[in-house]
Amino acid sequence: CGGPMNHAADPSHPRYRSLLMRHRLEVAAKRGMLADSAMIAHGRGEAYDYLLGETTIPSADVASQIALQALMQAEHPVLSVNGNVVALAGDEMLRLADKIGCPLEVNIFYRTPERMDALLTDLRKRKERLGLDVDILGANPDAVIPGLKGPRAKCEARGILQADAILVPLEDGDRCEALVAMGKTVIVIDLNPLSRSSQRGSITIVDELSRCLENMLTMETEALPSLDSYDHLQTLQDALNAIIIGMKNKFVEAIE
Ligand code: PTJ
Repeated sequence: CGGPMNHAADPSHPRYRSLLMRHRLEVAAKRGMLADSAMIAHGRGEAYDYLLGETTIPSADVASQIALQALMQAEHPVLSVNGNVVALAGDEMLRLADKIGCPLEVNIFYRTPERMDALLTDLRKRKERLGLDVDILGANPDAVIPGLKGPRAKCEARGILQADAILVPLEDGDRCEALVAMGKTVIVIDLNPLSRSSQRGSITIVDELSRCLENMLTMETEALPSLDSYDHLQTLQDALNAIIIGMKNKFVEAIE
């Protein structure tokens, strides 16, 4: 037993991926990138993912294709990132922004200048290492999201404010609702199909963030389904069913 770091270094370990994600959060926390409650949010996500079987369920795969289509078709698509998102999948978010040809904006709930600096610095380094030409916004907030109070309302006019489609992974419910109220197509990635963001979003992908992004990055953009074919309530119901069926099967396995 060599501790979590050693397990995370060994891809054959059954909990490799989960340990790797925890390790990424630990590193990001030390760099001052995360909110104090980041680990709580992650733990909640892990619990749902465990029940989903730590796999991309078919309805989430379809929702991801539709989400990518919505972002590709939008006039001003934007990818919004917070502390957990940069820590868990900063590279993948930058690569998705590059694939779509849109900016990425750092937009955090628990906003402090120190965290904003740490996140922007981390993303700029990643961008340089990946050799991508992606606009990273958030450093100069010159607009507010109507209906929100305090620093969490801050955003950039040429980013989130003008966006017609926005990807908001691990979003808080209030902000999700405020963005929907602005008439935007709000695409949520959230492992909890019962969360307010999942329910209120325009398109919801019930999948683990890094797994979802890896999936979206492999998709051919020419053969994506039409936006009309998306059924929001059915997508959420399918995710809940997958959790319930998964739990039932786990119990059967356990008593056999
Ligand atoms: O960096 P900040 O200041 O913007 O803060 C970010 C967090 C995530 C701490 C903040 O937005 C927050 O408190 O979020 P909530 O309200 O706890 O919601 C997070 C949601 O994301 C929950 O429904 C979790 O189930 C879900 N979640 C957590 N980890 C993952 C996830 N969904 C997909 N993939 C994950 N890895």
